[in-house]
Amino acid sequence: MSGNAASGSVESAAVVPAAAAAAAASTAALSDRAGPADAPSGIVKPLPAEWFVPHGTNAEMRWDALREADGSAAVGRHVPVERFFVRNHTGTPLIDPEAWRLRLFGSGLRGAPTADRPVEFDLAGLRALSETRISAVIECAGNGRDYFRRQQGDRVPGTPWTLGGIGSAAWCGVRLAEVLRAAGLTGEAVDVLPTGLDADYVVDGVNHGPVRRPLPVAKALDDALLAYEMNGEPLTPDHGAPLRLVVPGWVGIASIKWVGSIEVADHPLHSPWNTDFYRMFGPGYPPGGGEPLTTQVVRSAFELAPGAVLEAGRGHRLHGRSWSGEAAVRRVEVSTDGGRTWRRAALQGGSHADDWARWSIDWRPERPGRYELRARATDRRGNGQPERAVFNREGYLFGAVVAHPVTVV
Ligand SMILES: Nc1nc2c(c(=O)[nH]1)N[C@H]1C(S)=C(S)[C@@H](COP(=O)(O)O)O[C@H]1N2
Ligand SMILES: [Mo]
Repeated sequence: MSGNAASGSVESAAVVPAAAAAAAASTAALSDRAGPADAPSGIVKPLPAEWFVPHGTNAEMRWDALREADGSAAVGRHVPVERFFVRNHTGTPLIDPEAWRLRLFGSGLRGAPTADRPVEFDLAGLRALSETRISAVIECAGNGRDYFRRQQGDRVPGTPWTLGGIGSAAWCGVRLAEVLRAAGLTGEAVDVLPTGLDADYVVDGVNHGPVRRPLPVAKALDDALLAYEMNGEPLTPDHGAPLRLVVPGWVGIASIKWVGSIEVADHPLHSPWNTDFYRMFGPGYPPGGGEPLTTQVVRSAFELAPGAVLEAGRGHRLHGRSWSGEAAVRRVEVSTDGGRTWRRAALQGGSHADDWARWSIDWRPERPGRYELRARATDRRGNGQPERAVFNREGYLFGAVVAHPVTVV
């Protein structure tokens, strides 16, 4: 009890919901925009329409924004922070990095520190540990969800992402393993539970508490990173400042932003994010639901607007990216005739596990008309992209080949 009260008072000093800050800064702009069709997103950074598709509290990256009008690359391997997609359950909090502390507690640490007497690190303390850099995508489990509806006629609730619920960045921080060991990890630890400092997630009158999802200790010790930098700069508010988790290969919800505390337990932990959300329910799954989601499926996207217009009778270089949660991408094939014939795309700059592979292929459409482009990838473990994704009630992990319409004139 006293622990909750103590951490509550510290948090209220350190955390300001960004929406409140934005309202104070720009009441006029907000009242102009207020209204059911255009409610404030709770996202701090600007969301220009040429870069993002807004979905409530989330913002999807536009794939066509990865190319300039002349076809040159606008975005390299890593998506610039200002163009990176945002997935927020509520709104971006503004956290004072000076007042902020990471608190670790629980039965899986030596001496079993309690929540009101945790092991604490400030940012300087974390930066004093070994600095580690990785390149990894973060991708929402619901990325591609709208294709359940568009291609398969399935009805699924939730954010209607096309394929822009993903981004790759260079992350810098300290391995979660090192922080856990510094905090006194024991051999008995089973699960760790990072908790975000964003507001409680309330839906349909049910308060699910702050966003938090247990992570098995094996993955925590393998390659999870506590990141304080993204693309060489301190994290920005929307992407988890001052500290976020990056869990390579796994569904984005594992990569908890604005981490305030980590419980380390010698027994399995539960939160709505591994019991009710981010599991598969539906006819193809066990009655109680599938296991909590871990690795991502294979997906591919073109750096083109849906319905892009291309000129007939001349050569075009089509660009795209493919990725997999389990292994590096080995092969990408493209069809420009609705899936009848496939050609091998050229991979550029190599392919790495945890990151996307960039590719291109040349196409010279002779006749005007409507075409459907398709891309499908295979990873080094042999995972590929099926014609159809198995339905699940929440529309997670749509990994089937996506038909991309273009018009040739
Ligand atoms: N605390 C907290 N962490 C969070 C979330 C959130 O709403 N709150 N959203 C998760 C989800 S579902 C995804 S897909 C990623 C998105 O990361 P990004 O917004 O930096 O792109 O953050 C994850 N971490
Ligand atoms: Mo997500």
